[in-house]
Amino acid sequence: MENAALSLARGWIADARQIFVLTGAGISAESGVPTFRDALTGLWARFDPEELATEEAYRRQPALVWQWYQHRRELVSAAQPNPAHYALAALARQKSITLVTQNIDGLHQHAGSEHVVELHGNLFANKWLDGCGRCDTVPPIPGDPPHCALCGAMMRPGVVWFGEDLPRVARFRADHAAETCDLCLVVGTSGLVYPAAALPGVAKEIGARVIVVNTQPSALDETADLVLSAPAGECLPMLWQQEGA
Ligand code: BJW
Repeated sequence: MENAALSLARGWIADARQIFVLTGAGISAESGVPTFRDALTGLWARFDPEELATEEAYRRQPALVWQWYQHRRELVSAAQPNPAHYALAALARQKSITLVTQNIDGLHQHAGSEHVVELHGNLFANKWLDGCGRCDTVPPIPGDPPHCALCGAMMRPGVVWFGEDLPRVARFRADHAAETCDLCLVVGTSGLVYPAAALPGVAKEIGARVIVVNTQPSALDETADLVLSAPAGECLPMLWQQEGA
């Protein structure tokens, strides 16, 4: 990472009045959480994550998909936020920001960020697939996955799978943030999944500057005014004042 690029980014961030931050799985990589497209290690290595993260896959192989999410719940439960998560929590105490994440791991909140917009749900939430409306009134029957004791519906993770709509309020807040910012900071996302991947382009169209932080080239590099090729946990703490530093 060049000093000139770092200085430029620092100046833009200092001057910005409304910052829209979009994060992806890369920001949690230094916490030991595998990125989405690297999520299948060890026993899971032979599966394609894009094929497991669908309702179709869940209906076809509920035990397999449920166990994949249980495995990831255990992994994330043992993870701690890293300096990039803490840096964003510190930024919110200095500037007006909206933090929008595609991540489902809750690590921004653990680092102290408030009002985080979770576009793709949360790994630790559950909901019902074809529930009867009264599923939550009785204890579920344990299993892989648990079932409703009244109607037999399957419990499913409260995340957004491919082909599903994003949570309405989260989508609205993310759109609003992109449409009203003067700086967009994109951290650790491949920029392959829509509608999240379209948001930096919206910000760019209304005249905002776009900074991308990523260890690898991403689909959003073309939209960016500045690309910082570095690990988020090293780069973000250098971009603004950290409390106690
Ligand atoms: C580091 C680093 C370090 C590593 N520091 N960086 C328009 C065009 C084409 C298709 C569509 C479209 N609109 C909608 C679609 C369909 C679909 C889609 O986008 N498909 C694409 C694959 C083409 N989208 C949807 O279905 C969405 N629903 C929707 O739009 O509904 C209406 C509709 C439906 C169908 C058609 C049209 C309209 C829903 C998307 C839901 C995504 N859900 C997932 C799974 C969540 C649950 C789970 O995790 O199991 O969300 S998919 C997965 O991708 C996950 C992530 O949040 C998301 C983004 O991934 P992310 O965060 O970018 O991770 P990676 O792994 O891809 O990248 C990590 C990056 O970090 C890399 O770049 C590394 O280099 C970097 N990195 N270490 C900094 N230390």
